[in-house]
Amino acid sequence: MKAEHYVDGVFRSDGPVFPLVAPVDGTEIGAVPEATREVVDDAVAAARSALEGPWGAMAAEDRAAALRRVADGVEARFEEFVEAEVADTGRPRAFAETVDVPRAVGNFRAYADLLYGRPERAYTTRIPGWSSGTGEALNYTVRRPLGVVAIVSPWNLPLLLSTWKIAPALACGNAVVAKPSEETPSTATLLAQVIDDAGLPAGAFNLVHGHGPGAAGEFLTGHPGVDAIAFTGESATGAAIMRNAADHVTPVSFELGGKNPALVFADADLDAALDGTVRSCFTHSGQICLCTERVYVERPVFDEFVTRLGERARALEDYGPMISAAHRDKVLSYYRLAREEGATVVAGGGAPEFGDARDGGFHVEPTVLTGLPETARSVREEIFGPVCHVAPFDTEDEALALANDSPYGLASAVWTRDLSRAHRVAPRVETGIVWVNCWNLRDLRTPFGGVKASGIGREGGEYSLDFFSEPVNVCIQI
Ligand code: NAD
Ligand code: 6OD
Repeated sequence: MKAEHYVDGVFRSDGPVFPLVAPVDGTEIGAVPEATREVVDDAVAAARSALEGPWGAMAAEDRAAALRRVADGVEARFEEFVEAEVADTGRPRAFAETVDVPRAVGNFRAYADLLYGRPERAYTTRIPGWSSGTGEALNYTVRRPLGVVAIVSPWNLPLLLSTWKIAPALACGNAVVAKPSEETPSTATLLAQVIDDAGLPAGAFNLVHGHGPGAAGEFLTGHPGVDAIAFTGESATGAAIMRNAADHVTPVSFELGGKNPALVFADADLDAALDGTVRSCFTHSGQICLCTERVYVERPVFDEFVTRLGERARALEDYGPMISAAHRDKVLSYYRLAREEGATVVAGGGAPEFGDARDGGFHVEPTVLTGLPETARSVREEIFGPVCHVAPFDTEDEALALANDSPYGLASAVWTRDLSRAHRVAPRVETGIVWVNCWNLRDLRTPFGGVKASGIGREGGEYSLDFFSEPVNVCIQI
């Protein structure tokens, strides 16, 4: 798959190139152009022109129709998208078939529905009123797009997470410059082809490839022509982007890192809690921002839970690799650190040997740890691999204190059969998303995002429409 920039309705691949490496076996599978400052400038200028041209003038229902054509176009090339996502990420094919590509289609349809189905809520509210002392006035509010929006996305769910922002940004009438992760450029290139075929006006959607610091990501997020930034990635990167954007006071929406807790109470359906925790710790080899890395289990069921979780982790076979050699090395360094910090390794703890081509790839073993103090770095820092630490607790208050003692606050899971406890505990967990007796059950209209170092703002449904448009009040003296 040949990655290309898409700027002002034209595909181009100028700039130096870097190799694309398959994480599953370490082979080189392509070359990616690195966007220079000039390419980024061109993309931002094209986006600005689109806003001043046919894209800016397009009616909301026509934008909704365009989003539906994009959804249809992705569906029509379903297999190509699946192949590209599997090649770039090394994830099991079934995941791309059931999550990545259908969700990308869903993102475009959901925002077309929201926009076209309920334009009165998305776009205008009228409030008759009066201003004190100066007579009666009519106030009404219109929503207008922010302008040129930079969308910077990570490698872990490349198509899903970029379209999660691109679809609502376009729905609201913004022009987009997207920069996917340098590790996973392929589905973004396919998406640009689909958008081109769908007939969006030139410049409404632009794509630039390349790295982050000192490169395309930094050029884009510090660009004076960018009116807003929607970013998903590491918290430290979010902080760097904020510093870079500060000179222009560019608004940001941030979905950042996590160190997500799960609380398993002794009254839980233990089989369901185990199934859910295996999914939440090891899906996509732990490379989902919502994955659990800290499990707290009420003491009466702690030993049984740890034993069974360890067995389940050891039994996992069809798991994908880390995204890169560098990320594999980072995860393995945390496995070593955990040992040095005094962990008991219940399962995994190293790199597997398959005896086939996968040994050239970047796999690490699903790993279960116990015995660490809460102050250990491997309990506090995001590892972003297939690993969890399991610790016991005795009371509900203690469980909450342990869960909340983290710089992060993205997602959590609570496992209990006690309805009152569920309602008591869930609102007290300091995360943006709390799942009760489930994990990663997603309705696209619900607010999505984190507290503390896990993000700024919420996306999803009308929360995304709120970020990607600006309310403007018009006050008329009567
Ligand atoms: P990352 O922060 O390294 O990179 C994300 C994107 O930012 C990439 O496109 C990268 O090129 C770009 N980038 C890097 N440095 C930049 C800079 N200085 N300026 C501008 N752009 C820059 O993240 P990653 O390794 O790709 O993804 C994994 C991380 O993302 C984890 O921390 C994970 O928790 C987080 N994540 C969070 C969510 C969420 O919804 N909260 C979702 C997915 C991933
Ligand atoms: O499902 C989603 O909408 C979403 N934003 C998932 C994020 C996963 C993080 O890796």
